[in-house]
Amino acid sequence: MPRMLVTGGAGFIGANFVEYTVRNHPQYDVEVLDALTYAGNRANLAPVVEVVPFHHGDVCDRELVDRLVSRADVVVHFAAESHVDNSLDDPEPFVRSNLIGTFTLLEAVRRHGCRLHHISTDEVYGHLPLDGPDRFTETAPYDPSSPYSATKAGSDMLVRAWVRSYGVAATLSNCANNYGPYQHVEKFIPRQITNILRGERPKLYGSGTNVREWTHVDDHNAAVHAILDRGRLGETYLIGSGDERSNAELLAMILSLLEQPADAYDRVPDRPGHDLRYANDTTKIRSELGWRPRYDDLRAGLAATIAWYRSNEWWWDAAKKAAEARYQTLGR
Ligand code: NAD
Ligand code: TDX
Repeated sequence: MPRMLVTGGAGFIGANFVEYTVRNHPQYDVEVLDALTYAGNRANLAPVVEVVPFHHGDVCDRELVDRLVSRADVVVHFAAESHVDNSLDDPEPFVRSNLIGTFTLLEAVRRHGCRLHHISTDEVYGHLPLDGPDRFTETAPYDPSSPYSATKAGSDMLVRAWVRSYGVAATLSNCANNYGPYQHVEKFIPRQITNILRGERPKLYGSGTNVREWTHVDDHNAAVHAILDRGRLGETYLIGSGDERSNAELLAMILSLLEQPADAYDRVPDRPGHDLRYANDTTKIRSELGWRPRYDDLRAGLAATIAWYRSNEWWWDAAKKAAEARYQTLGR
């Protein structure tokens, strides 16, 4: 059985990936490495706790990473600091985990000749004008706006350089915004849902006209498996649903699904450097690897996500208090 190490497997996308892999790709023997930062939670792995060994540790820990990579055939690297607002407030952990962490992993992968898939974001390409047909492609120039996206861009560059200089067997993917169960309550969709469930008003940054391309986490993870199975080494693949929505439009959908008046939200000061629009051209992964998003009804996907947060208040209650305390200090 190929042995797969998943870094960041106790976070939102990583935990969904581990469960998806156990369910749909049982040929893999999966292990998780995760530092359990404020964003990681072992409860996210409860469905697979019997079959997935968990290693509590830091992706910057050279000896630990070397030991785990030495016995892996493939590494899927999700571990990162992931929230733009936090990066604006305190960039240091982003530089450490996203850059030093990826470097540490790459060196272990180089020593042990292991296959790597690096998970990244469309935010590395900067942003697009609000109106217009443009989309990011795999050859778009890097132009990150925030400390978060700058460190993700740097991590992508490290992976690309290790491919070219050392022949490391790696692929990369840059996905659009994800949603689904287990997403941390600091992020847009869970923040608004849990605000409403707690009787508080959602918070919309600035004009609300900024556009994101909302992609279900299982579609992202299916795409990662398509790349692991059939992707060309050294290549980058963009992933995204094609379903673009302004934040105001998405919030209107959440309010209506939760039977709230359309104006029952607060406008709060905008995020500094707020990227206007992200949109990915996914022609390459569709035509080369035959991947297609299966979640093509955002309203239905949101309804299922709302049902998950409604049923799992025990999971988000403590994190919610901490996240809102942080937002209060940021004035958002
Ligand atoms: P998340 O914040 O929910 O989870 C990140 C996980 O990484 C947590 O479990 C955390 O404990 C772990 N981690 C952080 N620093 C670590 C370290 N130094 N060592 C070991 N573990 C560490 O993030 P997410 O939304 O699941 O994102 C996962 C990956 O996907 C990230 O690389 C992110 O850049 C990328 N991505 C996210 C989105 C999105 O919409 N959420 C979209 C595209 C790409
Ligand atoms: O309360 C809010 N109100 C609001 O209007 C929050 C938390 C966000 N927003 C806006 C900012 C963005 O335009 O909603 C949009 C989405 O915000 P986030 O959920 O913070 O996501 P974003 O900044 O787009 O980044 C996400 O997608 C790309 C992930 O957090 C990244 O990890 C990923 O790389």
